[in-house]
Amino acid sequence: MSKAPIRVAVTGAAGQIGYALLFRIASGAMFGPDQPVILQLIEAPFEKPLAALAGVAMELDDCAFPLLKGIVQTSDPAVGFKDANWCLLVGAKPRGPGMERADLLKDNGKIFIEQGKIIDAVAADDARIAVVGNPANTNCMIAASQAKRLPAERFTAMVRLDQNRAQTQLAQKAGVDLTEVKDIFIYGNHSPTMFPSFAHATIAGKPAKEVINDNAWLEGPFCETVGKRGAAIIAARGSSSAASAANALVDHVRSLVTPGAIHSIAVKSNGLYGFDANVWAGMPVRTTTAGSYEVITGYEMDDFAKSKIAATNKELTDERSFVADML
Ligand code: NAX
Repeated sequence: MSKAPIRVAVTGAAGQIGYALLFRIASGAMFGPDQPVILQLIEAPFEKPLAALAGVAMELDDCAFPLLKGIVQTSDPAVGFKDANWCLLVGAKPRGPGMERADLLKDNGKIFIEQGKIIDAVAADDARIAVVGNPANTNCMIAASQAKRLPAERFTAMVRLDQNRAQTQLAQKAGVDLTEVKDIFIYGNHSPTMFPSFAHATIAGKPAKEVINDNAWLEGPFCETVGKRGAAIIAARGSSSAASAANALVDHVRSLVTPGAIHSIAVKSNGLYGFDANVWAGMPVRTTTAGSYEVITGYEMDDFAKSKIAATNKELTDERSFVADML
C-alpha cells in the first residue's frame, strides 16, 4: 500500500537555495523513494519573488515527479505552514551593505518570531522545523521561543554544510575516499567561529589526528578553510553557496529521519560541552526514531577544543543578547 503524502513547507522557496532544493525533495532524495510529498511554498509578499515562485512551480510540474502530490504557493505563512510535517525555514533577510549584525539579527528576529508563532499554531502535531536562513542558530532559537505546543527539540538549525565541508577537507588531505572519514562533528554557530572537531574523527578506522599527523594543519588551515568556505565560494562564484547548501539540508533531514544516523545539527543546549544553556549550538547527535535524536555525550575536549568552543559560544550568547528584548 502506498504511503500518505507528507506536507513539506519551504520558506524562501524562490531563492537560490530553494531552486536547488525543491526538485530534490520532489524526487525523493529527502524522504525516500516511496514517500509522496506535498510542497507548501512560501515566499515574501512581493510581486517579484511570487512571480519567480510561479515559475518554479511550473518547472516542478514539468518534471512530472511521481512522488509530488501537490504544490501550494503562498505569501501567507498561515496557509503555507498549515498541517506541515516539516517546516524548512530557508528564507531570511540578507545582510545589506553597511548593515550592522545587530540590525540583521533584529530584522530576521521579526520574521522568525512570526513564523515560530504560526508554525506552533497551525503545523501538524508531529511537525519538525529545520532552519537554514542566517543567522541560522539564533533564528532557530527565536522561532522555538514562540512555541508553546511544539517542544524545543523539534527546532534544529543546519550545520551540515560545515560538516560536509570538513569531511571533504580531511579526505583530500589524507588522500582517501571521503566515505572513509567518520565522526567529524561541528560544534557551535554556523559562522566562521564554528569548530569542526577533528579530535574524535576517524579515517579508515584510525584516529584522524594520527593519519593526518600534522596538528598545526588541523588547528590552523583546516579549521580556517572550513570556517571561511562560505566567503571563498562568494569570492569565486559571485554568489553564496546554493546547491551545496540545498544538498546539506537534504542530508540534515535525511539523517534525522534515519534511525541510527550519526551527524551534526544545531540543537538547544542544556549546558553540554561548555555551551550556555538555551543557545542553539551545533552538536553531535544520533537519530533515535524518525525525526527524534539524542545528543552524543562523553567526548573529551582538550584545551584547543575548549578555547574554540568558548569563542563560538561567546558569539552565540552575544547574538542572544542582541535579541533578548524580542524573546
Ligand atoms: P536568496 O536571497 O536567493 O533567497 C531567499 C529567499 O527568501 C528570497 O526569495 C526571499 O524573497 C525569500 N524571503 C525573504 N523573507 C521571507 C519571508 N519572510 N518569508 C518567506 N520568504 C522570504 O537566498 P539563498 O541563497 O537562497 O539563502 C537563503 C538563506 O540561507 C540566507 O539567509 C543564507 O544566508 C542562508 N544560508 C545558510 C547556510 C547554512 O549552512 N545554514 C548556508 C547557505 C546560505 O548562506
